[in-house]
Amino acid sequence: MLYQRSSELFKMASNVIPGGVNSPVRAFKSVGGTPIFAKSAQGAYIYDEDGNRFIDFISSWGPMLLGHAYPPVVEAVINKAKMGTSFGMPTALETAIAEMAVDMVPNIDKIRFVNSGTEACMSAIRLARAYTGKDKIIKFAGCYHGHSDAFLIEAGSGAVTFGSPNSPGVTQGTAQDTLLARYNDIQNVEEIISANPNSIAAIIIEPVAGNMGCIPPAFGFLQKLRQLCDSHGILLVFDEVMTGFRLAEGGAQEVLAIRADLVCFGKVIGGGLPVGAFAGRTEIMDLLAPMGPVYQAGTLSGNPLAMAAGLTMLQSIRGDKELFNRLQHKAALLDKGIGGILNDQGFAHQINRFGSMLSVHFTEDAVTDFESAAKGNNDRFKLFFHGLLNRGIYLPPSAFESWFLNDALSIADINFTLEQVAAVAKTL
Ligand code: KE4
Repeated sequence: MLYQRSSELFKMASNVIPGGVNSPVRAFKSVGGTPIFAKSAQGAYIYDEDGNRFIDFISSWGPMLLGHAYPPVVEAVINKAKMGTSFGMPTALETAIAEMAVDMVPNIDKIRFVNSGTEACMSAIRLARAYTGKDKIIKFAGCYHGHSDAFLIEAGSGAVTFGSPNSPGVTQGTAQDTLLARYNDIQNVEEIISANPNSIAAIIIEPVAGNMGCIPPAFGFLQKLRQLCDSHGILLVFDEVMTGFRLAEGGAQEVLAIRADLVCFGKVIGGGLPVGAFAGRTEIMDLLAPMGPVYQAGTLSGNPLAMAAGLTMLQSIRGDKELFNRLQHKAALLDKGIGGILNDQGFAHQINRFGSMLSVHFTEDAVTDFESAAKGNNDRFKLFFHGLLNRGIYLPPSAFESWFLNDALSIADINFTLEQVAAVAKTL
């Protein structure tokens, strides 16, 4: 594979955009090398500026559930654009997608649309604090809820993991209200709640984690989390920016049969355009301005083009159980195929999978939380990533990301991918 044009474009971009990218993970820092510049995409394939074609296992980090340039979505956006691109006024379209989402997702009465998953999670936490009258939140190490200050926190020195900023610019004042727990460790959550009586507004979690690779919840973990929240007047916030409308039309709440108090969405709900959302029962959601005192706003919230893309996306997946079965089947083929190849080569590895999300970890031990995910052999992952990239297979450029399958992937694409994995495995 030649990447000449991407290299030129990266140099040009780096002169005017910090790090040459508008989102850090795209810069290949974790795997090295020069980021690939996309020119176009269609179905399961991405075409770069050098004319290379890749089978895409990122799906734009989740949104492209039905494949790139899905014709009904493209048509909906084109037709809507001809009628005006933004009004700053309510539209019937926003009501239509809100009604659709409320119908598809369990346990939500109302939904507020924003422009990103970050905005959705940030706003949900503000709402939870207002509803409970409490300040602190618990998040889990390795879970990512966007880049608002309250979430850019790492384990602090405190006996019960008081937060400390993991980014300059985040104040200690902010960090002190974010407590960090270990994913899948309910005892740790109990300790933190006991150490912070009557002060925790919410526990926010990725019900199936996708930001430390894919890490499913341990059996019973979420049920116990629900019980703890009920016992201590804490709101359970599911960050379904990745899992929403991907694991099933009702997302993780449907698949795992767990009731969250607030649910955050992004990615698929926008069909590839900038959309986030947060939702819950009326008594909580009606605290939001202009109904209630909790302020939240956005110039482009409910943007007609984004709503047209999102509504078409939801209409396309609604009631289609076969879609989710197909996605699950393809993920299982990859899981078993890659596992067999790496076993044959004698490489210690773990493959985590849930629905159409999966990740490959080069490590002996089960990957159940951030600490175990961090034990992966990143040098081997880099070779795996670049070996496949050079053979036309585009994986997430980090061992701490989940793969996202789309419905445009054919069985032939899966088989071709496994052939390339077999060839690369001999070089690791
Ligand atoms: P955005 O602000 O990027 O739309 O959503 C933030 C977010 C919130 N919650 C979860 C569970 C997420 O995975 C994300 C964003 N995911 C990353 C991928 N790990 C987006 C890719 C990127 O940052 O460029």
